[in-house]
Amino acid sequence: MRRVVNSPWRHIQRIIELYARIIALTSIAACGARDGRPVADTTGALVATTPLPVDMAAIPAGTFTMGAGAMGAMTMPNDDRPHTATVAAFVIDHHEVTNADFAAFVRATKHQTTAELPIPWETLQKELPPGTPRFSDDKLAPGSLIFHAPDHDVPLTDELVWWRWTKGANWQHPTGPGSDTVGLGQHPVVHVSWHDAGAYCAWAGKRLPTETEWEFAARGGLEGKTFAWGDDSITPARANVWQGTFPRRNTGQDGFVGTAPVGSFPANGYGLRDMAGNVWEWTADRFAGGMMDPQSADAPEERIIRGGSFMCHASYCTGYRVAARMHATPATSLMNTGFRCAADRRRYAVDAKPTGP
Ligand SMILES: [Ca+2]
Repeated sequence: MRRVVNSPWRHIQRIIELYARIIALTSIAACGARDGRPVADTTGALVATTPLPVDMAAIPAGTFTMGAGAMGAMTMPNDDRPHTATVAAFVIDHHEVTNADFAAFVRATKHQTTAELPIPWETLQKELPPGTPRFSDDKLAPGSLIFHAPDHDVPLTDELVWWRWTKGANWQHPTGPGSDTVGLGQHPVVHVSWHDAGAYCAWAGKRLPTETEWEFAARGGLEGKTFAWGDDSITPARANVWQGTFPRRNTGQDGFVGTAPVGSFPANGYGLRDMAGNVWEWTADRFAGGMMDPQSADAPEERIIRGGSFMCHASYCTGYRVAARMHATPATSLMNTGFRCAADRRRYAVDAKPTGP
């Protein structure tokens, strides 16, 4: 995946973005934080009372070299040059948010994801030439982007060859109508937009990690390494990525041709799973690079995603490097993109007995 925003669906994606923003903000406002609000102790100081959940890791504050050095063939166009970055102490989920996690959120909030919402014509028509006849409801039907392996070798320059807009695809129907998440409760939720991810984290009393936090966490305490485990080459035992010939054939040598249950691969130095591969993960930060000038009125707002996915193969995408960056409009939803949440460390009584399942 490179620039989904270049697809013929770009206009529609942008409209969804506008609409979904309203939905997401409404959802966040209605739900708010559930717990863990600091309370004043007898001296008036604010004290966090919520123990750190067992499925989150406490990450120390730190200063580190963020970004990628020269890595030859592994370099990707969006790589940031090495620079010094600093993070305050924070906490972050051990693993990507799962279908079971997301189902609990939907049950509690009735949240509808961007991919489940029809495209509002009143908004879409503002993007079209005056007098454009109203699209049929069929063309405005909800959907998402599904990967389809071509049956012949294709050039790696046009992702539309393997991404297909599919009506009825969403987190509950990850490979399109007729599919479901039965047996996939511990797989990462996919087909969630940046707005959906933010709404979930807010409901959980958390937030999306910043890009800097994400990379610092992915490095797992190592300095200047290419991968979450160090500089040794990626192998099928290390992460859920693509083996075989991309995009035609995934041999599944690592055990999975699609998503894997979270935590199927070894943790990094901070106890975090799947910081390389499985699904790309939304971060809070806006992307300020790429082919379009972000100051341009036509430049779509985009958000940074990190970590690569089960679709990453070195012939096309080394997104599983700790410094690799990708981006998409906030309303984009894809079969290989999910998220995890973070929070300020001060929200939790980190030294208290952990809670949770
Ligand atoms: Ca991941």
